[in-house]
Amino acid sequence: MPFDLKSYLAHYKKRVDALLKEVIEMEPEPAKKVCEAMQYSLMAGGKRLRPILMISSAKALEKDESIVMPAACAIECIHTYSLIHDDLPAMDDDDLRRGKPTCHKAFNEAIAILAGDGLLTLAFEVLSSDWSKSPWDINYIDPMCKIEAINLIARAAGIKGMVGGQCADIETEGKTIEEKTLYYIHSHKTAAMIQVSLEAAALLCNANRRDREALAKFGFNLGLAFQIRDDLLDIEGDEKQIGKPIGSDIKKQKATYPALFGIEGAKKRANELIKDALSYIEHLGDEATPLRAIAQYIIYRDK
Ligand code: GRG
Repeated sequence: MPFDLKSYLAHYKKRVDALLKEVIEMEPEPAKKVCEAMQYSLMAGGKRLRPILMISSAKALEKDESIVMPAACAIECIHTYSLIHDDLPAMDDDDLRRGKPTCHKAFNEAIAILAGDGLLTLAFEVLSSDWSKSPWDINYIDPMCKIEAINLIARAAGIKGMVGGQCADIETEGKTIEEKTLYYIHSHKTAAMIQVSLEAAALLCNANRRDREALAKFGFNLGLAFQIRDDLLDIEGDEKQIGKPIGSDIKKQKATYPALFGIEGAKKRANELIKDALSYIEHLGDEATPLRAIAQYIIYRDK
């Protein structure tokens, strides 16, 4: 029977959503507001792609998916923090995200900044907590692998990853840039967090060096292709599907693959990246079917 990616994504999105719902403990008044804002953005929708990539990596390595669940929740918290801060007036100044008012519109700017800070730090609280205690009940993680995974996630989220890429993105707005600068922006801003979702999952599953490197390379290519598709959706996507207005890159004179290479050139590049990505995990068995299907979906997704 052909693999049903749509049902697979829907099933795991539901599982991740259920865990995320429990991850924020409400503080009493007057600090309750920031928890509400964190909850609002975390539960405002979202494909849960990064957590699902972690789960699919565990499957590809023939490991129990529960091993990566706390880290999958943490990665989604980091991702949501980055979206909240990216939407702020000082950054992209967007009113809509995931089809709903952005955090600073639904609350206010100060609360949105704090909600982002709260989600980023909560991620590391979850990552560094004792997973053998409820609700996780995971007893079989090598502590050194866990520390290395946390270290990799911190690097991918910080100046050597997403924060560095976001800074380069802001600094080059309105300027003509070369391909290598665009590559720096995309690989740091977007690909780093997607790559680390796979590599950290490999570490938590105690993968051998070959599998870990293969998943890391696969993840990096997926991340770049994901960003190229994101750039294309900003030109030819459907606003209702995406949940925010299109055309913002052109309006803000952002450097993108379609701007540099044209729509067809960008599509060709994304296809090449996915072809190479699939070659890195060729040696993995049928258990890697979900990862392969997600890779194909990345370049055809409509939201
Ligand atoms: C503020 C440090 C900091 C970084 C912001 C995430 C980001 C970096 C900017 C958001 C703008 C953008 C278009 C980023 C690249 C692609 C991307 C991350 C899109 C959103 O991810 P999806 O499509 O979103 O997985 P959902 O809503 O499905 O979770």
